Amino acid sequence: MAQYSRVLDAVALITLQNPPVNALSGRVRQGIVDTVQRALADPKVKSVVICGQNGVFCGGADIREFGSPMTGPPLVPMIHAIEAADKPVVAAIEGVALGGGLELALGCHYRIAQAKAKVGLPEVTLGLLPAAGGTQRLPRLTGLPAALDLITTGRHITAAEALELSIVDRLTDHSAVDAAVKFAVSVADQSLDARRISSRPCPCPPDLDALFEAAMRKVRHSSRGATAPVACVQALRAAATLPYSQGMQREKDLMATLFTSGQARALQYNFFAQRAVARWRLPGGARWDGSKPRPISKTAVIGLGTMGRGITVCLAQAGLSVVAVEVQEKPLKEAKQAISGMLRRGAKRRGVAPALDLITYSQNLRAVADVDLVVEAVFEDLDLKTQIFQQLSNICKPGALLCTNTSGLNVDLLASQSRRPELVVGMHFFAPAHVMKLLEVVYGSRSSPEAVATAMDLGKKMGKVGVAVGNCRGFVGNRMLKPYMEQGLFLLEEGATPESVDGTLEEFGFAMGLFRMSDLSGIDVGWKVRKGDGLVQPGAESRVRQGRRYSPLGDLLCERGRFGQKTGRGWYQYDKGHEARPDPWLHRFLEEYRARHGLVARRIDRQEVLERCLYSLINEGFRILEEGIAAGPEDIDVVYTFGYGWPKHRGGPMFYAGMVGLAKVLERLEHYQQTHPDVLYMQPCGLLRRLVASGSPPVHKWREIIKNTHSKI
Ligand code: 3H9
Repeated sequence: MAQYSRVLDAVALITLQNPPVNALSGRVRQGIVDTVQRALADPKVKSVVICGQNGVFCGGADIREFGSPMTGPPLVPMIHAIEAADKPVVAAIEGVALGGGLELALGCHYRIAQAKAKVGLPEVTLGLLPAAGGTQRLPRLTGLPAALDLITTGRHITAAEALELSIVDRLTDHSAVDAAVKFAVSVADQSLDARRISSRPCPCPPDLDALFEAAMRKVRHSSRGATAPVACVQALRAAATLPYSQGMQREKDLMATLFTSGQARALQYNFFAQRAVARWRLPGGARWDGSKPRPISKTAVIGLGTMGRGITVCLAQAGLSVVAVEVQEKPLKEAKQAISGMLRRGAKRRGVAPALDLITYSQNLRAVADVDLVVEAVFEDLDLKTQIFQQLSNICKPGALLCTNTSGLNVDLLASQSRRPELVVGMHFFAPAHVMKLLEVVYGSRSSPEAVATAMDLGKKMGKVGVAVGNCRGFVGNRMLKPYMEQGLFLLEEGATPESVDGTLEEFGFAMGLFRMSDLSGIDVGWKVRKGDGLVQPGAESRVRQGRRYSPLGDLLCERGRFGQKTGRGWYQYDKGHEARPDPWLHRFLEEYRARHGLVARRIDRQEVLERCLYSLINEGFRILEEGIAAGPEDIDVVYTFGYGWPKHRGGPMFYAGMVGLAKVLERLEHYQQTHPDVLYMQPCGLLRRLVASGSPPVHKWREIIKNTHSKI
């Protein structure tokens, strides 16, 4: 809808109305067409202002309508009609003008923005390009380099940056609508010829080919196989080299290819999945009752190793005061320095003052007595964590939440050590904690809805994507990583190399292959846990454990002091910096290992690497859904795309399984189960079989089948 009113007699005010972000649905577009026509036909109206209700200009095309037959007038002719109007049309930008919203504003003759507004063309993040003239008008306004940056990254920019780039004409600290109305009166009779962006030439640097070659190289390198950024560059090239109308045609053609692609569907699914997990639900779909977050202002972090430091930075940057505790003097001193450096660098990037004053340091656990919430981030050692929880339970004021940053230990067990198990939850951050967006909020069997809601709310304040997950070894992310890693090791035994496995996974779109990731996070982490569980005997090379196939390769590397990046040697070698280089020592080591065990190396094709690594991980995802550890496939997919480098343009592991076809995934798992009968993770999960038996419904219908499964348990 678009509301029409008259202000100051001669100005028509058109207000977009489609909560919450005034997206350009069919009804809104129809409303705009009708009200603009009315304003232009009314001789008393001298100028027009377009704004959005509730302080939001427009969030762009209505993504909820994608995939359904189009209703209402199309966007491109609507914007052309506005640009062609013979009365000045002014966009009053408050809140956001994104995607089609900014394209609508670019069709207006003037743009006035509220100083706190943000604008951008984020279509690329949805697998699309700005196809309502954005790729043709923006470079005519900002020049090609800025347009290439904004359109290929999709980043949202501040109103101040938009002013610098000439995307908006004026800023106001007050109401953009009031300012726009006033401005509209002042330009009522002025010529509009120079204000129609489409009729301007596109400013081109002399070295156009070099500019586009560099841009193409950059997006191909960073997009990890995503097609939309490449199409964005192609559309911008058309803006630079073709007349406007032909450029528009090229934009339309490129959009048509992207729009129906699997990548766009995957990215749009991921957009909604990210929002769905914020409304956390129990497996089966029911919302937790009474799940209101508590107000938190004073927090504490126990243990200032890598994770503790990152978490301290996150909390301080969110404006919370933090008591940072490290019992030993030297690590405390080092942590202080590191945290101050991280805060200073972060503040410089964001153009704010570093939140150094919000942190107090202490060597004494008693310093946390009056905080509202504690995050324990000591070493991954159950005995140590147990001890800390017992102490915290006595020290902390009643009602304080006790959170653990364990990456996989039993949250129920830790909760049972405190006298307030209902206030214990896991807050599993990912390294580096101040950078990575994912936060697994782990609820135990006795965690109260209020405690979970508080941890989720705190995650949001820290700018994290929180996913509420149940308690089991490794929770969602690390549990699914186990079969994936295990297949990687088996592939090495059978003839692959770390670089051949990683190359295939990185070509699929992973930010990092599994061996590079293992080197980064430390091969010794899992080894120490296995040693703690009594599963590793020094020097033992048994390839069978508890009756199942097992690969001791990781253990053998750790025994040789190869822990990964931190020791300069792991699955790869590292000289200076973080660049992983193939290591001839490792290749020899693998050959000798195979010879000792009578294994004959064979050529393993990419298809097999992908199927074995990904389908075993996906199969574990189905088990997690079946057991109710994750509420739905979206939760798993958000964990993987935000925490494990799964390419967003492939949706996430569960969405990807749907794209491949559940029957195909099942058939391949059955095949590998036959060839590897001693590998537990290749045994297809019952839920996967049930989904296939129910005709492989699309991913958004799985919850229903899972719900029925749970109600029968
Ligand atoms: C486009 O414009 C194509 C064009 O070039 C033309 C082609 C011809 N549509 O994020 P939030 C919903 S493509 C429908 O939690 P925030 C969202 O799902 C579009 N719904 O709030 C959520 O619903 P629910 C380009 C939308 O304040 C609710 O609004 N535009 C849309 O943290 C609140 O969202 C974009 O890519 C939409 N366009 O952030 C912008 N946008 O409550 C995408 C949001 O049921 N949107 N919703 O879960 C955003 O980046 C953020 O939502 C925004 C608000 C910054 C606007």
